[in-house]
Amino acid sequence: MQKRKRAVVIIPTYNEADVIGEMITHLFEKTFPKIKDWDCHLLIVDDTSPDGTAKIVEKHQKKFKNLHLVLNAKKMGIGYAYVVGFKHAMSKLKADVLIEFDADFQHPPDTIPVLLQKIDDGYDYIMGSRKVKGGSNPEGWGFKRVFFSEVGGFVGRFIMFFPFKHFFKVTDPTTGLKASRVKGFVDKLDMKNLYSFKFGYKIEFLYQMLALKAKFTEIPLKFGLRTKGESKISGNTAKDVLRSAFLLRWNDPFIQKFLKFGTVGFIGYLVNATTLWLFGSKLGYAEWLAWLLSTELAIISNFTWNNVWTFKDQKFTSPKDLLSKFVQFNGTSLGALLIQTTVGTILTTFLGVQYRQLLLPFIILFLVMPYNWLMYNKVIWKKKK
Ligand SMILES: Nc1nc2c(ncn2[C@@H]2O[C@H](COP(=O)(O)OP(=O)(O)OP(=O)(O)O)[C@@H](O)[C@H]2O)c(=O)[nH]1
Ligand SMILES: [Mg+2]
Repeated sequence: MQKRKRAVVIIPTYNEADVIGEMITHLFEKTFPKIKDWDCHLLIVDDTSPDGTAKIVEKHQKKFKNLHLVLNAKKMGIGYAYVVGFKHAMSKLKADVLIEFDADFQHPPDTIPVLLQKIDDGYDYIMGSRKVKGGSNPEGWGFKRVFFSEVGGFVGRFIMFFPFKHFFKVTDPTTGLKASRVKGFVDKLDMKNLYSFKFGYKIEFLYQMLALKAKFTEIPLKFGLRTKGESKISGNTAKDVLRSAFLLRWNDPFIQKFLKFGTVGFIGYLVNATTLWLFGSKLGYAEWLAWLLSTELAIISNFTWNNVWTFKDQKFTSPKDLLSKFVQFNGTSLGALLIQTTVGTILTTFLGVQYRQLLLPFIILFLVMPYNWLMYNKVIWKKKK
């Protein structure tokens, strides 16, 4: 017989004594027995809650052998609890799939078999969404909570993913209900350097899982109202989540590279403008010579800074490479010059010269920059296989 795959449901708890016993019993007596193909375990990560949550878990451990408990010495945040839980589930419990779940019955236990079915269907990362058909926010939520959840979720998703496909695909980025495949995904997560060990962890795992190219889908989540125990959501939660979103995007290698590319381009423009003024107005060179020299100096500036900074991972150092690449760079720069001249001339012919200054930034932004970006990445500083 084939060994059954193991799913570990992880519930972080802080002062959940009112609900945890009921949740444990429900999962072991009602939910897990319905799931035939999976060997289901439950792992509680408690931050030594003062209300004695852990005591209740220990009591239930006598009855349910697949119930596990990890204790943190003090309150460390939900993100930290999941990091500890994930590590424990992988190394000690040999989990194939991890499910993130709340203690307070806001996540309906019946979503667990649905999540596992999606794993069986070949998905690597499945999120419960309140925003898809069949999902919803609790009826009893006040305006403030709905506002923070909706706007925070949208802004977070915008910061992290716009304009790429995940902006449209991930409808509920701050959801707490998720299933993740371990092999190739959770086992590759960087869990040490999180920006937040509080609620921000949610979108950091999401970001990393998608960067690992996890096959992603959503299931509907009817998020219930917390009926017992106390909410751990505070005014700082939204701030914490958005801070993580911003830092993730800002430090993304692609974005970093693009920002450097833009900065170098801007420096090139400044070099061009000041030396044009110097040669033309100050030194009185012939007009064509002033343009030629200042443009070439800008090209040299662009080449140098991009080589040592933007594309430092593909940097050229030998004189031979530098020379041949510099000649090539002049070639692609000439291409940019031709694009700008041709399109600029055509457009001003149709629209009138009064639009010249308006057209220039558009041509640079939508034609010259994409062209240069493409040439730098695919030709000049092309990654070696
Ligand atoms: N171990 C641990 N668990 C935590 C911590 N903060 C929250 N949790 C648990 O994480 C889960 C989600 O927290 P909740 O307060 O229910 O957050 P929520 O469901 O988004 O908000 P509510 O609708 O107000 O319940 C619950 O099981 C909490 O007990 C923490 O600092 N440490
Ligand atoms: Mg809750």
